[in-house]
Amino acid sequence: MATEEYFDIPILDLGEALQNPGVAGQKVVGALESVGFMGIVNIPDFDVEKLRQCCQWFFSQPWEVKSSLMKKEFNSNNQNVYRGYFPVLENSASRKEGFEIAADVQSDDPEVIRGNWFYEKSIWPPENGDFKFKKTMIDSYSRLHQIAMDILKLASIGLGFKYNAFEDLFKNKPCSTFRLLHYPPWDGNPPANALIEDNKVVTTPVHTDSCFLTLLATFQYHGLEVLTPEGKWLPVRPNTKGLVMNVGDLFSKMVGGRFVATQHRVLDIGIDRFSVPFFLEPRFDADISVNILKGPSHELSRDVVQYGPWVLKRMEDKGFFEFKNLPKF
Ligand SMILES: O=C(O)CCC(=O)C(=O)O
Ligand SMILES: [Fe+2]
Repeated sequence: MATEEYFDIPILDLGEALQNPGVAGQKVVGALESVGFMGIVNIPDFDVEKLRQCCQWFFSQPWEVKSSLMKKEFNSNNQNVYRGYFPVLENSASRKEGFEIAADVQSDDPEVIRGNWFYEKSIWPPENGDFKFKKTMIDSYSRLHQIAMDILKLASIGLGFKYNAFEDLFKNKPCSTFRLLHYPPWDGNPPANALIEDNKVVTTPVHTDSCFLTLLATFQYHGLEVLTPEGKWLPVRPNTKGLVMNVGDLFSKMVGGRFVATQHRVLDIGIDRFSVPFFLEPRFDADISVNILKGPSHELSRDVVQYGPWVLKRMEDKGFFEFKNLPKF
């Protein structure tokens, strides 16, 4: 059997990197500039198995439970429009079901009161004590947020800035989304829009992530492919114990394109596939018009661009099915 060619993304030992941030910072910047993808291993206080257990537990819940958590777009009896469950849609090239949570803000927060669904509360399935789903998810969200902050700290140091150059964007009410994914294999004939070259079939078509950066648990699963700087599609080796990180559109934009939001896609691997992305996002009203590499601008006439409206427009332009028909607020 021919050995498969992989795209060898840089690998960061996070435990070691935090001991030696000067050297590691250079490495992180090198990875973000050249490839936009990086593997992260030896992550302190992090157990990828817990995320796998969350997937296994959640996706084996009965249909009534999933249905009760469905976004309103898919179940008009429900009130949640942004957080919660989305089902597999037949005939979409994007073949996956998912469950999404975020960090709740106070009910009396002005953004909540004005109906800003970016701050909709997470909703939860009932539990019978067999697995602490909600607690594991909330703890994992916090830990993933911290890991993302560590990566940004290393990137700041590598760029020659103070360690906290990016931190402000994510203080107070970040809009990050933590998502469990299950990709069932195509049964029968996949639709034409899921077929690509070399008889391959996608379960997520080519895209870049809109967020700042993504941390992704791939477990042992193959299927993630990246467009290399040479213009070739190559698989990324699954990172069984750690995470895969990639630059999102927003990070790339805020460093004037110096870091690359690399295109990627997910292939059908013929068996059920699970993955867990954490999309790091700023707070809704964070000013994202600044080029961080040039430092804050003091021009009074400078237009502020808020993260929320910007990403909403991108989601509409990209036509992600999970974000169709969201109400205005
Ligand atoms: O499932 C994967 O490996 C990647 C998922 C992905 O690209 C995404 O959710 O944006
Ligand atoms: Fe992605």
